[in-house]
Amino acid sequence: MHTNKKKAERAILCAVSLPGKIEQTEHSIEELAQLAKTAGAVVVDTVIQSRERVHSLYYLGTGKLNTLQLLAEEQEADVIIFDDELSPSQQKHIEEAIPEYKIIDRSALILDIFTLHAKTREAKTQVMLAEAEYLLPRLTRQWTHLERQTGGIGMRGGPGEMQIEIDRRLLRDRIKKLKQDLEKISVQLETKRKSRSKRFNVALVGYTNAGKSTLMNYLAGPSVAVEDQLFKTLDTTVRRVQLDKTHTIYLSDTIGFIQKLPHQLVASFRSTLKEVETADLLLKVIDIADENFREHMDTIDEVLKDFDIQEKRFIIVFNKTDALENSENIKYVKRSFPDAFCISAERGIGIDKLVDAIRKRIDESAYVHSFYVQPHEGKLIADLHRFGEVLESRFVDDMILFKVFLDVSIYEGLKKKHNL
Ligand SMILES: Nc1nc2c(ncn2[C@@H]2O[C@H](COP(=O)(O)OP(=O)(O)OP(=O)(O)O)[C@@H](O)[C@H]2O)c(=O)[nH]1
Ligand SMILES: [Mg+2]
Repeated sequence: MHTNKKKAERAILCAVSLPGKIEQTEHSIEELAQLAKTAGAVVVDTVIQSRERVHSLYYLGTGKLNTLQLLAEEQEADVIIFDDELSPSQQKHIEEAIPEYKIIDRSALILDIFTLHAKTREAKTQVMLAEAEYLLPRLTRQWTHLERQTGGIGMRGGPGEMQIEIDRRLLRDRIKKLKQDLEKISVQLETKRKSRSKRFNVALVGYTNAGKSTLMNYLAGPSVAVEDQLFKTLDTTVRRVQLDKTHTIYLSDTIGFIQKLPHQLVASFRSTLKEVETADLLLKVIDIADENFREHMDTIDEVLKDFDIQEKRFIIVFNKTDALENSENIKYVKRSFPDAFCISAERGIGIDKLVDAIRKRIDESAYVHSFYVQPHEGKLIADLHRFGEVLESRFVDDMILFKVFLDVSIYEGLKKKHNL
């Protein structure tokens, strides 16, 4: 059978396990395998070496590096993927020691998946910037050479699209240009965001593949791609969701997190993640059916630490309860996180209660103001509708009581304008 599809690259995964960390390393390698699969490679073998510390030049010990080389030969591998970010010097030394194989690290693999999944100009620019920043200290003759010879995973975005003879100066110019482009994009995003500020903004955050987009689609109607793939969503999608007659929110779905997320990516996705920073409420979505869900929670907190977010603005949502084989995890999280919600976004289980909680948060938020208005105060009534979201209006004796969701600054402005 003839097919134009390129043969999948054969990958060997490789990690160092530090003392007492074997379980963590195994989880991390499993995740690396999923990343490799998402990037289109086939994992043919795995090498884990226990060491006191990572070798400063070769990452692995030199003996193990030889074993790795033999294994790669035997398995007819194309690429070796290291589970940590290699320093530029480690990268160079390993490439020199085993020049037959393409050497990439976890960061390059993640960057590659981002390149594959980036759809909009925003996401593409952000990925290109992260990739250029990642490449800058690694730009050696070796890399560009290697790229020309092999291509494929881990190198799709970077220098392939640029020139092979690219030098650091060109790359720096490119970084400068990309930063300027991003600056313009964030101004546009900011304008859009401002236009939503009169409503309650809710953002979904969580580990990649936790089911954020599935929950978004359940609440807002199908609009976002859902797949059993890591980093399916890279662009922020914002949808208006009418929870009931009087409560409307803007719900945003954005990129997921992962452990050892390359710092260049977090930096360049800053404007996308602004949605998280400015949200009135965050829904932390966690895949409870994943045995590593506790670590996932830690990773989310770790990434969010860089943002100015207060703890009270969270609701924890444990998703995929339908996929649990026993109820042990549910019992555990109910004890440890009594305010959390257990749902299945795919089956629509438990979501009513979650929506109730969101409604309650809106009503309790600092932005809901009550106004008693005389029926003839037409201008004030018009302003309340124009600048805020009227949650409730009803007669109380001969006055009308309005409950309105209003930004604090607008509230102050209206008070002055109408002598309230
Ligand atoms: N069993 C089960 N699977 C679910 C549930 N919610 C989502 N999934 C599946 O989990 C996978 C990932 O779902 P997504 O909604 O794409 O996850 P995400 O958090 O948006 O992932 P990224 O965009 O890649 O960060 C898909 O295969 C979904 O069908 C659920 O409640 N139960
Ligand atoms: Mg998604």
